[in-house]
Amino acid sequence: NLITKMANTLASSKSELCHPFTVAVEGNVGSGKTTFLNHFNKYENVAVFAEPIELWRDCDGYNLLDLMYKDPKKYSFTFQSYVQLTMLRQHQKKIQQPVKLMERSIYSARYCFVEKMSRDGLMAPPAVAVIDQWFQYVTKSQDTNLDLIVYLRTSPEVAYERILKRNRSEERTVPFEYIKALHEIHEDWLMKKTLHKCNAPVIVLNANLDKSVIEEEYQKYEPHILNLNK
Ligand code: DGT
Repeated sequence: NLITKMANTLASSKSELCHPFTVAVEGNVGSGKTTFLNHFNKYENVAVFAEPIELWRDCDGYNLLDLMYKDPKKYSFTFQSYVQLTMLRQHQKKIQQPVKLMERSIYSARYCFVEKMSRDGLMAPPAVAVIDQWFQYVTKSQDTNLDLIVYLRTSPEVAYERILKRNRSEERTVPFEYIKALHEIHEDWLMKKTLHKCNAPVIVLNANLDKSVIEEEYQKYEPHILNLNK
């Protein structure tokens, strides 16, 4: 019995090493993912991965994020191909800590952003099919599994206000309708669960709260996010 117990303990710590408890923080543009990540940066047992937006701004000298917003019909496919690659790399990064916290995932890239571009006719059906074939192949053959999704739920109005306030140069042309539609897509994916499969459990935080009080909201869910309830 003791031997079985020891073997089980060894097996579970081995699987923790191979696959840490992996959490993706998701939510609309401007929902406060960066603030959320900063809060968890202070914990030694958590490896935090911010979104690779700097890579999107400089792919061999090309600012793909900017090109995508300026000429979406021409550059959506290019941009999403690179987002998918850089997200895969985030999923694959090996860490020593038991918890991995990622800003977004390969799933929101496919289920929210490609979805939106496809609906708007910014990505032609053959381009969506190619992205999707890569997505299916990669998510089946690589460990991109999530153990938990933290949904930072905002109203589209609050998210939009924050985008205007931060004034990121590439985002200057983003209309409110885009943020509203992205909100609905996140809702369908993570709340109603009517859009695509969502295998990981989802916890929902009220991300409309102001920065000054949101720490309390984070703390409420911390044991779950840090996997301390095992
Ligand atoms: P935060 O801290 O919640 O305000 O997070 P943001 O807004 O810095 O991060 P995110 O991921 O919501 O947006 C990054 C920018 O990239 C934003 O302008 C939307 C754009 N974008 C377009 N397609 C994609 C995609 O497939 N994935 C991600 N993450 N961003 C995309």
